[in-house]
Amino acid sequence: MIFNMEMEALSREEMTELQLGRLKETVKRVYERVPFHKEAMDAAGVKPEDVQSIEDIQKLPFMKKTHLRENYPFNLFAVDMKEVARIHGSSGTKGKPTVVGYTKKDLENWAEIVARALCCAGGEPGDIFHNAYGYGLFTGGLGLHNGIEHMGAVAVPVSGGNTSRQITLIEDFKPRGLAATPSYVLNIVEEMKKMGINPRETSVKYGIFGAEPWSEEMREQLEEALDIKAVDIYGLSEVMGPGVSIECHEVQDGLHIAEDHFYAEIIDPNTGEVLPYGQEGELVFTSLTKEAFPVIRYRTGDIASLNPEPCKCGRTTMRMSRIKGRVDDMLIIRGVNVFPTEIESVLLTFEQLAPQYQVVIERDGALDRFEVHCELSQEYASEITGNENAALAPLVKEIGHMIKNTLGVSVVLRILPPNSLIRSESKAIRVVDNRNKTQAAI
Ligand code: DLL
Repeated sequence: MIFNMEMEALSREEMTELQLGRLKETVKRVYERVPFHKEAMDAAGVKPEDVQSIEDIQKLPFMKKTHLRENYPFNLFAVDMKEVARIHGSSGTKGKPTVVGYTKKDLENWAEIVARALCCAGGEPGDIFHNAYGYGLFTGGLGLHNGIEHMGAVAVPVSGGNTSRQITLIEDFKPRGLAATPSYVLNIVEEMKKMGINPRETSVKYGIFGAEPWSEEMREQLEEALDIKAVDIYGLSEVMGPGVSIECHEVQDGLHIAEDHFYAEIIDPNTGEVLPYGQEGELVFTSLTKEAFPVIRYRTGDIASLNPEPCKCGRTTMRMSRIKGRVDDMLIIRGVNVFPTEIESVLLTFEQLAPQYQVVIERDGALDRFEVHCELSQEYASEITGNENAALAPLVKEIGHMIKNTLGVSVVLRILPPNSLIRSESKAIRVVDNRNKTQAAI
């Protein structure tokens, strides 16, 4: 079902025309109302009237996360506080939270965008929907919630954590839809097995998983484990929250961007140059309808590519690829660039391993040492008899070879006993950087 056929199936020309009109209004508004934008545009020598075609967006200066921090908490708002209806923010795992605001109209638009996303994922009015994204400053819980209600489904606002209770509610309420981070879904599956519940036999038919990078291999494992369709949902608080883009359940090949609300570009993260369709680079968004917190050419730090081809599902909206990772989470291992999701893709092809893993970086003299910590699966561990180290040596060698062959790097691999790594209740911590004893959530 397509929730808003008019907006999700416009021709490219119609979409561009709509976007241009909204872009002009947004640029004018921020220039007049937000000193930060006026100063940035003046410094770049560009005036609102210089934006006459959609390509002219490239004349506008970029916004970055540091600008949000410098203007903390409310200096980038384009409306009076009287008109703001809600505040959200990032979790602040990497510093002060970044604060964003919404007017009533913004919240209505967001609910509509998420309602479209739920239908894109295979949701239908009347569905019971188990929402295990965190409720609070994080946009996941409340963002999805309003969309569930707007679509005509029944929201079960469980939030994250207390996994055994989550499972009891899934057993009792019989939801068709489930939303959570993929790493938390792994945790739920594991807990179900411990409770003697077959995860393939619950009522859940589709999952809306995102808020953190995950691989195609992880999707396959989750779909198999729960016997569901799992789609990738993307978003970030600075741009809106969940729903900026989502895969369709029919094709599962790229995430449909809500293009009438967000204009996407891909740039070279080093030069800022706009890259052609299909080429991988940093994703940049401009909001086209937001009132309280408009963003102009916001550099997300996320790596993806764009595909303008209409989709077989009937939607014509631009699709972005699955996020490979964040620019700042890229590991440079002896000169080779590697994202944790690429390591995940290799690890998950080994059925002897559980799908949990962590990359640990240690300082080894003048060099960095990259260790990959993973876990044996419960089933495989119970089959091992005798000396465990000797039994695991061939497996360690095989995985090491596979990582070297596919990613071009050698890493130190540690296979730990089942249940050794910390389980996630929201966004998983995939990289632990012990060089300066800080942890990064990705
Ligand atoms: O994570 C919003 C969200 C909630 C998205 C629920 C999907 C579902 P933030 O906390 O501001 O917002 O974090 C945004 O998370 O820049 C990406 O780096 C990452 N991210 C979000 N979705 C995906 C995804 C929410 N599907 C940051 N794949 C973004 C990979 C994702 N990374």
